[in-house]
Amino acid sequence: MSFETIRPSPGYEDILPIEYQDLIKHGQYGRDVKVTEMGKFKELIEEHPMCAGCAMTLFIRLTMIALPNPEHTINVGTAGCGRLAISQANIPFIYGNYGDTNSVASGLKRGLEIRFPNTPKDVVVMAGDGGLIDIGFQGLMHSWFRKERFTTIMLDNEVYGNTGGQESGMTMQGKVLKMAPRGKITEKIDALGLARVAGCAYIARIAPTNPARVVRTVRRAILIAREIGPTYIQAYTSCNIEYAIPTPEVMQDAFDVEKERYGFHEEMTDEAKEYITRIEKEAKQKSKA
Ligand SMILES: Cc1ncc(C[n+]2csc(CCOP(=O)(O)OP(=O)(O)O)c2C)c(N)n1
Ligand code: SF4
Repeated sequence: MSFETIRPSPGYEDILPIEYQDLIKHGQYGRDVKVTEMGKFKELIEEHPMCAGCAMTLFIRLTMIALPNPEHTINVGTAGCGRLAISQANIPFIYGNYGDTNSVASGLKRGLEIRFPNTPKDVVVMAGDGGLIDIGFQGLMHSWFRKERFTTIMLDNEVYGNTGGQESGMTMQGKVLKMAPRGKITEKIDALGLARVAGCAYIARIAPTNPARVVRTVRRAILIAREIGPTYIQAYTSCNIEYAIPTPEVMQDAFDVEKERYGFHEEMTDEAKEYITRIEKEAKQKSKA
């Protein structure tokens, strides 16, 4: 899909629903949007059935705003809370079986490169901590070892939220959950360390406390995956239901957890650094011109 293929033919514009017209005229397709413009353009996701106040939905919304080329992007997700919002976006969504996301994304990305050799197509996996680090572990690790060129974003709410509160590999040690009544025995898995060992080109840990930083981080990850190699973002996206966080306190929790143990961290290979510095410089010059 490209911006041209979604633009209505002359004469049809007036009879299309206003939502569709908005999407073409005031949406994200074909232009860079700034996070400071939120509320002034038609976003890719406008409604979803996730819990009120869920920090994961804020993070997903920001991720959608960050996509450098939404008209050339495909999201891959799976069972878990996040797909309830991701699947509502105005970009293609593929539902991998639970645990299959990174295998599906590998095949998809390779197929797109063969079919569209001259057009960059971005593939983004967005799935829960359970979906990636537990049942999807093998697919996740091997996609990194094979240096598949797509971005993996872990929506790390440190629990199986969608199925009522089982512990995941990313739950903190000792945490008592509805379906982990004895408290988690083992430590939170160091997924960032695994990404490093597997040779990811770009790795970041982030909480949704600073919208501009989320957007910049996601954009960097996608652009680096396009040219260099696999990229990984681990995002703290609390589950206010399973962790019993009152809705008004969800953002305060994100700030507290960020300060305590989830501070922003970003690392990349020298090749990725050289590439992203050049791209960002060019973009800056273009916006000034
Ligand atoms: C093969 C398979 N096993 C189990 C399930 C049931 N299931 C659906 S969602 C889910 C847990 C989701 O947890 P997580 O991936 O952490 O995402 P969250 O809901 O917390 O965002 C499970 C076990 C499934 N759909 N498919
Ligand atoms: S169960 Fe938790 S993670 Fe899922 S939508 Fe509700 S608050 Fe968000």
